Amino acid sequence: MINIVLFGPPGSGKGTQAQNLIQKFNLKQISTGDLFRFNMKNNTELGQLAKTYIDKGELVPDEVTTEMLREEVKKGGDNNGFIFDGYPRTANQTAALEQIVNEVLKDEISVCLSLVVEDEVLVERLLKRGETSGRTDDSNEEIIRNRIKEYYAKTAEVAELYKQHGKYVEINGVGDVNEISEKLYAAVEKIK
Ligand code: B4P
Repeated sequence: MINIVLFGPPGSGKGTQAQNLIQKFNLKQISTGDLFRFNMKNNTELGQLAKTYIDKGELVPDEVTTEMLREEVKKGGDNNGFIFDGYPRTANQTAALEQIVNEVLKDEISVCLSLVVEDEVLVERLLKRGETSGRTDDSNEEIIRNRIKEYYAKTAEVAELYKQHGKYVEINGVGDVNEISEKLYAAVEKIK
């Protein structure tokens, strides 16, 4: 099994690259952002709660996010492994993911692939997406900058944890989407 954590700041291309990686290696993508958006669209209790955080550019609390993720992993799938897209985003979530993968999949995280993109490019990409996506968290620069601030305050330390375990690989996330995918494929081939 290959279990990939796809990591990076908001707008670094996690969702974009996950699409190519799942095809290439027959993996199942679990995107916590997509799960929240599904719940918000269907106006579930979880969606209503998540919206109060997402609309401000804040992280949804760990307990809620981790429970949602655990249920999704339990569903399993006929695939060669998983891509965790947008999870973990805190140190607590990192420990929780290790535990869930151990318990539910009897496996471990293979690698953390980290997309590196400078802040101004992130802002530009997300504002551009906001013109058409209808996503409230992409709708104005203040919210986008708060998401980036949250990333440095709470999420960046996740990289250190994977570094300590020798499972961290950085990839330049600026440039042609397919060329970035090729670099990610090469990193996955190395750990297969
Ligand atoms: P997410 O849905 O995870 O989204 P994201 O950070 O906005 O984006 P991503 O990196 O996937 O970028 P994308 O490929 O779409 O999170 C949304 C919110 O949900 C969070 O802010 C948080 O509130 C909440 N949440 C989610 N997970 C959570 C967790 N674990 N804990 C707590 N809260 C959580 O790319 C962005 C744009 O760039 C796209 O328009 C794309 O087309 C473009 N792009 C991508 N690659 C490009 C390239 N190479 N060149 C040019 N443009 C590119």
